[in-house]
Amino acid sequence: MKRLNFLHKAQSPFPLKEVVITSLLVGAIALPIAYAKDKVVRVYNWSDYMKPEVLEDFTQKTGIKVIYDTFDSNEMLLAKTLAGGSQYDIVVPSSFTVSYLIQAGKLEKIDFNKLENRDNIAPFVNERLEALPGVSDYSVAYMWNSTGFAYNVKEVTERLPNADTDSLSLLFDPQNAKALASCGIYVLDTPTEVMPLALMYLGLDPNSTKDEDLAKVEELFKDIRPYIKKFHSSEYLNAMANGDACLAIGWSGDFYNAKARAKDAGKGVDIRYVIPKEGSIVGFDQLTILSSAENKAEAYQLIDFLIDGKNNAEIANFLDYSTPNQAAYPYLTEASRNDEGLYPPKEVIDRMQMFKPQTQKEQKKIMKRWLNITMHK
Ligand code: N2P
Repeated sequence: MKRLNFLHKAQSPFPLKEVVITSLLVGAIALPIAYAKDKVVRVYNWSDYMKPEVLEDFTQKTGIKVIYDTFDSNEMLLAKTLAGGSQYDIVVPSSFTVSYLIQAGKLEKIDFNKLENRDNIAPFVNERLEALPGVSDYSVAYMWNSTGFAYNVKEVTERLPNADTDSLSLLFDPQNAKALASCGIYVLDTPTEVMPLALMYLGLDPNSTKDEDLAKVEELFKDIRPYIKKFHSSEYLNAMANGDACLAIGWSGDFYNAKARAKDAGKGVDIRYVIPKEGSIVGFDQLTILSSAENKAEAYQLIDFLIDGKNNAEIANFLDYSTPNQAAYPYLTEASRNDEGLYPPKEVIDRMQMFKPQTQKEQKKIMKRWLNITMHK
């Protein structure tokens, strides 16, 4: 399936909200129908985060059907998972959300003996995850990203020929935002990614939860709020690809995916992703198994399949996402492996900040600020 085919879909490569990747081959030893119970695994993953053919291949090889559903923010994943009764086996939270799920007792501790490909994760990932106690015991890295912004080179240069295009001032300077409003500004609809960027732009601690700092962020948004077309955490991908947005705050890999879709569409949309000079957030999306999972054996099989070097590279190449899987590196396209937006030098990654888990009180406080920012146009 080509990326281009996805262009007209709302947000996910899957035409229906829930898709069953059916088994084509059930395996060499077929059980009589009466005794055969379909093996399944239920997955809840980010939108635009899978190559469907890789799941089909899994089903062909194992006879396990994959029931697949998507979300586009950690908040959405948390709401669904904490409520209980979600019936998913595998969910894919970002690392700080893994901490929340561990605290809530929702995750199965990973038995790494069940994963043949357990050594495939690059050492720098585990080093960074050490900052979050327990996360490496309860999850396995799938993909990673930086949070920054991307712009449509032609539209932005036309409107702001002298702007500093490496700076978050492209968004946060009201003069710039005003000039770009006519070609479309999108911002992720999640405080955990956007607040840290705003705090860094103001020269403050990206993890600050101090009232006075949060008030400054709210103030910062007040002047640019009228120029923001949409707060949304997945639509920006296609909006950038088809020219409906010219500036967006989002995840690195999504912009590379957008770039590739734009290229497939052949309308001359040129997108540049920027790791802002004021600072960036590094995020790891982690495969986890819910303690309530009914299909744990199948979940282990799928996780092992997804972190196999070749399979993982196939997904990373398809999406143009950064993989944390060192066994996948040899299979990556040269263009993506050599792109410093996707694979920045280690010293750049080292400087990136990680979002730290917050207390519930802090989460509420930040969400309140976020609603003030996003609701008041
Ligand atoms: C996939 C978005 C996943 C990024 N479209 C979240 N870290």
